[in-house]
Formats: sequence, structure tokens, C-alpha cells
Amino acid sequence: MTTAFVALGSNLKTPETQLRDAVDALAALPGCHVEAISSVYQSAAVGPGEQPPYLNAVIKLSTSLTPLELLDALQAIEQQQGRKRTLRWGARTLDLDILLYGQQVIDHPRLQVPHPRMAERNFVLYPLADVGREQLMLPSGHVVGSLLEHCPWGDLQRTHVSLTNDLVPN
Ligand code: A4P
Ligand code: MG
Repeated sequence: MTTAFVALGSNLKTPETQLRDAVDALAALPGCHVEAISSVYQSAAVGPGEQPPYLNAVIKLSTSLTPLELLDALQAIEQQQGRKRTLRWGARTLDLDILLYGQQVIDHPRLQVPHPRMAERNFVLYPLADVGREQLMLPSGHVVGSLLEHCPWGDLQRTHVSLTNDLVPN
């Protein structure tokens, strides 16, 4: 089993419900076990035009899926939840990104791991620190705690939404 960290983001169609449904779908994936779930954070959308604010969270998984099998599974969940790919960085019902897959560095046409933009994004790093602890090391050798020192909290808000409430252990 490999430890993987997956980022969840939503800014359409009741984001709280989208994140809850995504957690249930991730927990039901064969070969995956949800180890930990971060707090849920709200922030303004980074991207084009006027967009609703995002809710973001990070999940720690142990998985026997290969990285591309995990990507396929995440994209299937995005589709189930009505994801439409129109504009890059446009509003979306659900975005599921693989942040880290063990200590692997992956540069495949469909998959870059670590996620290329994770180190500068407060809405990724703060929830990652919740589930991975600040000592978590990236393949680059950087630890999350030192990345956080260079990543301002900005407009991030920790919400009272809990994604762990109705999770059934598997
Ligand atoms: N892909 C490559 N690497 C990965 C990976 N590590 N995990 C490929 C998942 N997918 C990966 O993604 C495009 C393609 O990236 C996929 O087909 C996959 O093969 P997408 O989800 O269709 O498109 P996207 O999400 O619009 O593009 P991108 O570049 O992944 O966007 P980001 O960087 O994820 O940004 N603002 C706030 N506040 N909160 C957010 O969560 N998210 C975004 C999306 C923009 N602004 C945001 C937020
Ligand atoms: Mg994405």
C-alpha cells in the first residue's frame, strides 16, 4: 500500500455536498482506505472571471492502485458528480488532484506528481498540513512546514464543515 494525498475542491452546486459525496466515493473505492481528512477551508477562486468561492480539503489515502489507476478512479468520481471541463481553472462541481503518491516523481502526459502548483497554494498546503503534519517531506526534500512559511494564509478561512461525520470505516 502506498500513501497518497488527494486535494478536493468545489465551487459549484453546493460545494459542501460535493465534498461530502466525494469523500463517500473515495472511501468506497476498491484498493483505497481513507486514513485522514483535513478541515474544510474556504477561499476566493484563483482563476478567470467572476467565480463563487471554493471549498477545499485534503484526504490522506493508503492505496494499492497505481498512480494512473488512481487518476482514472478520481476522474470517474468527478464525472459522476457532473464535472464539465470547459475552461482551465474555470468553476467546477468537483476537482480531485493527486498531490503526492508516496515519494514518487511522475512526469506522464496525463499525470504530474507532486502536483505542479501545490507548493504555492494556501488552499492546498494548509489542509495538507492538517493530515500530513508539517514534517511531511516532498520528493524535492522540502517539508510542508517550510513551504507554509513562504505561503501566506491570505483570505483562507477554516470552516466548521466536517467531512468525517458520516464516514463509515472500511
Ligand atoms: N493532471 C496532471 N497531473 C495531475 C494530478 N497530479 N492530479 C491532468 C490530477 N490530474 C492531473 O485537469 C487537467 C488534466 O490534468 C487532467 O486531465 C489530468 O490528466 P482538470 O482537472 O481537467 O483541469 P483543471 O483542474 O482546470 O486544471 P489544473 O491545471 O489541474 O488546475 P488546478 O491547478 O488544479 O487549479 N481556486 C481555489 N481557491 N481553490 C481551488 O481548488 N482550483 C483551481 C484548479 C483553480 N483555482 C482554485 C482552485
Ligand atoms: Mg484538476
